[in-house]
Amino acid sequence: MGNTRSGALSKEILEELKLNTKFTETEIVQWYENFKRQCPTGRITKEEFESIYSRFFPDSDAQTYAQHVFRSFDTNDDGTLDFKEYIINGYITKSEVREICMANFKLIPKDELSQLHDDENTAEKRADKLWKFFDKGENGEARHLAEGEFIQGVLDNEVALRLIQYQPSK
Ligand SMILES: [Ca+2]
Repeated sequence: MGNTRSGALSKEILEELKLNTKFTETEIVQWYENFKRQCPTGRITKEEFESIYSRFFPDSDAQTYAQHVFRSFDTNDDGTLDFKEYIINGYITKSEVREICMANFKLIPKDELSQLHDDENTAEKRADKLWKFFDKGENGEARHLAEGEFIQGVLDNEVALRLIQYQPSK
């Protein structure tokens, strides 16, 4: 309590997250470290969330979505998402990943489409490729991804980021 400089995840929260998510302790701890790197305060404000989100859904209304997310996930209603709120609440499915890829795919000009790699030349293929970065399913069963893990994972992985972010080549 009150130890604002503590960088480690408390044992209590760790146990709770292990119970409430499918993540292993190692995954949670590693994710928490990434989270702290991105959000040194340990909290994401609505503005930060909006700016992250608008990179993923360039077509969408990030502000409206952020409002929706905060209404649903900010369980203690303090206007920020802490690690627990962030990791527990938002799950993303493969079909949502596909939607992200489709929204982004539309931005690629026609004359660039022909230059895309074989495994990246449709929104569907891009979604498959992207999903594979995260799918650790042992029995080939696709798992749900926490939305925060997805966002973090993509931001940490240039190849993944390229699949959902159109960068004009000139
Ligand atoms: Ca909160």
